[in-house]
Amino acid sequence: MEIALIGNPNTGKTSLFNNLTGSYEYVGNWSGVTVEKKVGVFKNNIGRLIDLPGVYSLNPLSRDEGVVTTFFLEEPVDRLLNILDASQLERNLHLTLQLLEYEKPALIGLNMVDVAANRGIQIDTEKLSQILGVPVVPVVARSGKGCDRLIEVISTSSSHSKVKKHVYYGRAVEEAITRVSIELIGKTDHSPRWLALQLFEGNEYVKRFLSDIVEPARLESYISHLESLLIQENIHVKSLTNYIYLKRKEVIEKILETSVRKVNTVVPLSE
Ligand code: GDP
Ligand code: K
Ligand code: MG
Repeated sequence: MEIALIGNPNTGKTSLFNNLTGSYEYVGNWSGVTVEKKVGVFKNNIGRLIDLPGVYSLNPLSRDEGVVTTFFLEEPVDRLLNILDASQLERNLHLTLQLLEYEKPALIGLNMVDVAANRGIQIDTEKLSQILGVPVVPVVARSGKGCDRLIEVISTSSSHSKVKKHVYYGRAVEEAITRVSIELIGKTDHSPRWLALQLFEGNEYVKRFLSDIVEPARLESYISHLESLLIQENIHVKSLTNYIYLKRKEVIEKILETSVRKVNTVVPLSE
């Protein structure tokens, strides 16, 4: 079993990697960039863990970040382990929603729960897991707390998201996704919804991938069709990238409303 470890920068990926793996199978660089690639063997031998560079989105801003998208497009992976910083959930969940759109089995390691607790952030992990449709395991990667439980969940659950669509992007975008999906029938094993959304967001890596299986002029026509649909609906957007970002943000705000509570930690309230 191959599991990819993915998360925003500084969420504790390296700490978690070291806690979950016993030995390295490979340490080197990702091809084309000077970013370290590490592959480790899980302590209980359930499979291999691949450490991906930290990113905020699957739509890369640099060649280093492009490593992640290339990996998603080219390497078969059985499962995604998405590490989140529990004290920065709002920012972290943008990547999570994109990962769920990729439609591979995923689970979440909710890291830095100690930091969150100190800041009075109470996360209902059951609720979060229910909304996202994947297992959520709280951990403290620095100390190793929760890591045994995480390995147990990785080895036992199937972790295919039970929720089909996490974000509804509005009629125009949904219609455009359908058009691209129909075009892609029988041409790729990747999630058509994920490919379409990344295309609309301006992901150059995905665009290049799609250009090999769909005539580039047709790809452009799907994008311009979507832009004209939005104008017809009187939706004026800065860019498709921004529009899609804002739709995800709305959903994230709702997720946080139902699964996170902020309590005062500075002065304990007395009855
Ligand atoms: P990466 O950049 O995602 O690989 O994150 P690192 O593993 O390098 O961690 C970034 C920093 O956060 C380091 O100083 C870690 O010691 C610290 N850290 C990682 N996990 C935790 C945690 O669960 N709690 C706390 N308090 N600190 C953590
Ligand atoms: K770091
Ligand atoms: Mg690291």
